[in-house]
Amino acid sequence: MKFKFVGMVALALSLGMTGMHSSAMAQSTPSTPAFPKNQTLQPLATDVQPTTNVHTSKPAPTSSIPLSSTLSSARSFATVADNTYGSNISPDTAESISTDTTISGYIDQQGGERWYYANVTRSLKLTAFLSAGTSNVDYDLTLYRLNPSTSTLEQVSYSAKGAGQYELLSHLATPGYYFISVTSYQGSDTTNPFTLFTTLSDSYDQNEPDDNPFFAKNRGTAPFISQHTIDNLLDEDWTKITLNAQSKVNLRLNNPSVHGSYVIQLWNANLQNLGSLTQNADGQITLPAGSYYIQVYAPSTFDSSTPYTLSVNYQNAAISRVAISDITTDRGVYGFIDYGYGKKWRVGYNITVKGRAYDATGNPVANGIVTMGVQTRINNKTIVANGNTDSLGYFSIPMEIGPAAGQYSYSAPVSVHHFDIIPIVFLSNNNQLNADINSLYHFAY
Ligand SMILES: [Ca+2]
Ligand SMILES: [Ca+2]
Ligand SMILES: [Ca+2]
Repeated sequence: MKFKFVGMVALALSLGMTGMHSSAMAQSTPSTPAFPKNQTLQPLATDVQPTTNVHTSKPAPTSSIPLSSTLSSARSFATVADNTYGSNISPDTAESISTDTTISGYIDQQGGERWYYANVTRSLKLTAFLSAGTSNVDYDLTLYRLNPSTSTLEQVSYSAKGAGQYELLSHLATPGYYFISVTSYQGSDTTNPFTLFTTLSDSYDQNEPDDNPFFAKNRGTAPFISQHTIDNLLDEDWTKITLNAQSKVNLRLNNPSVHGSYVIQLWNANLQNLGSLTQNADGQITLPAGSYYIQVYAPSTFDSSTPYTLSVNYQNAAISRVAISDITTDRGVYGFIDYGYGKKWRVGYNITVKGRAYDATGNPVANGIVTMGVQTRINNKTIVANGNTDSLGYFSIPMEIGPAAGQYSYSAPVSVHHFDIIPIVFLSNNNQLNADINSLYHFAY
């Protein structure tokens, strides 16, 4: 059951059904120890408190580091051998690493450092991932590019989350030498090694680099629709949004790929998790004023050639009522007619319900989500679909409801029409809405 069926409890109740549940969105896949991505999906939080005491993030790493000796060639820093606890404790003793190779290392004291470097020969996206060995140490990751003309390392990216979290950064690299430091901000561990992994991507989306909250694309307060790709299994796309006042936030990640599967994780400004949303599902969450981060990643499979679309918009009022203006249908039965049980829309198998959503004071509600449920007589089948209201509050929701049983009949001038009277309900945010229709004539034959 996908998140879009969040209204199923209320819907089932309003249709007089029992035995259904709505909380089955959590799923898990085997975790990969080296790349401990968040595999647990929690539904979006229902009650989010304002974020107080926003974590004063660590100071950004030093922007440039002069090397102790002038480098005339790569050879002058390519001679350091690996050992168990590492002698690579400064840029001048950095250890050479290859991409797509897992490196293990230890830091034996708080504040300690380990240094690595790699030669990038083409313009590519460079990704670096750091997993600390245990959750009670806080190691951070910084990427520098060597400026050979000044023999200085220029900081180009970093990732400095809190204890127990992996670090991930990316950079659009040009040919040259790149240095990576693993630094202990807090604690050390000589028993459980940290793991460092780097990889290169030939193609990537135009929002890169955006692999962590420090380099998130800042979308400010405006709604947006953006296209991205997940270009490697480690790729994460982070977006920062800001609300000036409490708002309902609508989230959706459309992924047409059959090869990749993605999720959203939502974070507050202190990087506390506010829940997750699977791909191709509508999510809505009410958030207090503040800044938030949207993280998209691939728990297990990705497709670098098929973009996904992230859309975020804001609803400033709750939907209270819908007015239905038209229901189009197949099978040539279109019409708002009276079969003897009052005027109702007559429908066939495939319908599109058009209407407008209003708040309690009668104003149209933009960017809202309307959930529509219909129950047909054959097998008491319940069908649920969602639609978004546009900037003027209008929505259009297609639904395939299938055949009717024909429990009722009506003698028309030249033939007898068989039909069912079936319920239709509208919900928003789990609340049933006032509506100007509550049933349909479902045409059978
Ligand atoms: Ca850290
Ligand atoms: Ca990406
Ligand atoms: Ca990214």
